[in-house]
Amino acid sequence: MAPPNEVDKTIHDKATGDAYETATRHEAEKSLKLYAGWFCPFVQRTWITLEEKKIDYQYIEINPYHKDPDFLKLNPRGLVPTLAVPIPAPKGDTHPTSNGDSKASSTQGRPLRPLYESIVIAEYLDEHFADASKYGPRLLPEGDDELAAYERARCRLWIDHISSRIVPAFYRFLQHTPEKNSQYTIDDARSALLGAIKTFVEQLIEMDSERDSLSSSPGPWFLGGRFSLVDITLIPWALRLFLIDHYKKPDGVGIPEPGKGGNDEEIWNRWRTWFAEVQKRDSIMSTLSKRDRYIEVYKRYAEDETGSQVGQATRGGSSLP
Ligand SMILES: N[C@@H](CCC(=O)N[C@@H](CS)C(=O)NCC(=O)O)C(=O)O
Repeated sequence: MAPPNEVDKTIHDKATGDAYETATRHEAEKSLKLYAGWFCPFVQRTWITLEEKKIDYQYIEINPYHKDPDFLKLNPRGLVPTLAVPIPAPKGDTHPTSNGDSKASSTQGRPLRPLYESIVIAEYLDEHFADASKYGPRLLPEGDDELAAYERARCRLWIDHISSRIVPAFYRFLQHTPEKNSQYTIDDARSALLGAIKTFVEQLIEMDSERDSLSSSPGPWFLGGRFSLVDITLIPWALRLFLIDHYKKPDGVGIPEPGKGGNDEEIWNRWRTWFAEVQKRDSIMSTLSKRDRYIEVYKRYAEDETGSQVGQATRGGSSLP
């Protein structure tokens, strides 16, 4: 992996605002450890999941661009989020941990094993902390029957749409700088992002109409009244769209104002309904830092200066890490 730049290494070192309060509430030693960067949208997926399910965890702020050797032992990809999970050793396993480091990586005799990749982590947390009486409703539809399996697969399909279409388009747009990008225009970048968001919102509308015909609960979430991993997958980037408005003036993201959506009015209304709910939910807002700090930390993306793996992949046209 190519080394990150100085601009990445000097970012502000802790969460601010509500996220700071939440990080502080979770600074005590706990067996489940989240290695996080306050600014990172992938981390925010994990963080929302932990808060939503009221799981007991320790929040550990790190700068993933420093590539600390101990951190790389946990996650060879060198990315946050990384979760350290206490797992009973399999019978006959004499090795204290998967990386052999017993001191840093075990609690109460239970070796800590790493997990990474935000969606993998979220699915793990949902599956492991499954008791609805303690952790609330599951974030993916549960059940062994045919319909439940289909509904889960459909959620994963839209998780994939967000991760492989919306998120890369977000970075292409934010990193577009006229002097550096001759391969694509800012208008191309805008229509790719808006197009990918619209496809998702059309699916929300379709989900609403399916529920209507079964006379079940109305929106606002992907699964109606039920908050899900599909919503969590998208929320951190929805909350960062304002950065494109801030940095890519004069037109910004280009989501039309109410009443100005033309043929897409219904789509953008549905988007606004979903986004209004996002801004009301505690698990989400409690993991959000101050706006100015995001503006500061994303400047290196907006000026296409970052050496982060996401930044390099976007610049090189390859898929995101
Ligand atoms: N696919 C990973 C992406 C995680 C990621 O890219 N995290 C960034 C911070 S937002 C990181 O740790 N970057 C370190 C680097 O680029 O070297 C996931 O979903 O967890």
